[in-house]
Amino acid sequence: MVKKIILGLLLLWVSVALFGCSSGGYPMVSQGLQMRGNAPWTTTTVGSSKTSQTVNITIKDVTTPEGSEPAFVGSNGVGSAVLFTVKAGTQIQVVINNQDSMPHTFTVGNLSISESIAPLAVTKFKLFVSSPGTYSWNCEVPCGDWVMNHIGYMKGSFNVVG
Ligand SMILES: [Cu+2]
Repeated sequence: MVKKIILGLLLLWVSVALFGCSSGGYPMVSQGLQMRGNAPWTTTTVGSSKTSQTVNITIKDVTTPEGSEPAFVGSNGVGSAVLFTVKAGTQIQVVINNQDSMPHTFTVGNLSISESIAPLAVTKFKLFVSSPGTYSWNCEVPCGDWVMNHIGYMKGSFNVVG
């Protein structure tokens, strides 16, 4: 009898604990996405180890003339030719939140950089560009005819200013 009461209290406690978690359901789900993203964290260190700027990019489905396709979206918004602007000679932390179920790459031919971006994960890497200029980037994973052929979606540029 005592055991049954203890068991009952235990079950009650467990359900309260579970309910407590699920009541904050949405934040926990998004936190879960972040945590999965820590696994493929990649760090490419070039030059100084100081990070002085952070660039946040999201890869998500956007509306195109050929339907919904994934695209890189930076602070300038969907379809912007310039994904981001950073200062030359500083260590930049790039944080790419890939909300798409496909992998992508952030490839910059002129800098010999090609970062793999895992699906449904946050990938972070460091970027250091010594010379100011406009650099072209693209994704090398076949991820949509329209977005791969239009600037501001799966290819574009970023500015490095002096
Ligand atoms: Cu892609």
